[in-house]
Amino acid sequence: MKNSGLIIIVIIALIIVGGLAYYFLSMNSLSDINNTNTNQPSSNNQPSTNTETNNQPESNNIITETTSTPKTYDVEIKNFAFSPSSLTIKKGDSIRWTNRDSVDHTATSDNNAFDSPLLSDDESFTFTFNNAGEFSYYCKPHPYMKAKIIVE
Ligand SMILES: [Cu+2]
Repeated sequence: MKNSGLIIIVIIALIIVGGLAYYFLSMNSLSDINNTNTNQPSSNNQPSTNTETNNQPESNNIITETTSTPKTYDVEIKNFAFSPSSLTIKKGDSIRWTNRDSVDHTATSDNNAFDSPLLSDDESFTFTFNNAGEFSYYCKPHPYMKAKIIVE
């Protein structure tokens, strides 16, 4: 009888503790929901205003940088090769090919985007790339001379 009474008391205590635990857990989850509910609008507003104010000057800066500073890159034609043989540039940048050989060369685009005249020693040809893409080119007298310009 004493043991069964103890067991009943323990069971009741467990039920009470369990009930309290469930009560507090549900309270915590409710307060979590309340927190997320109250945080979401404020956290949504803050980043949105931040990104708006942050992005606008950044994107403006990028646009002004890319439009205001077009660069001219040099490619030398030397020892029957274009150097560098692969060059990545930005839209609006230019390439200036200069022949350093005593033999005449050209810089001729595979897809007719550009085609230099025959360049003799120390002659140059400049082309401005206004379209993005990959431009493979070669030398007309020496078609094995191949290189490419990548425009981003
Ligand atoms: Cu050539």
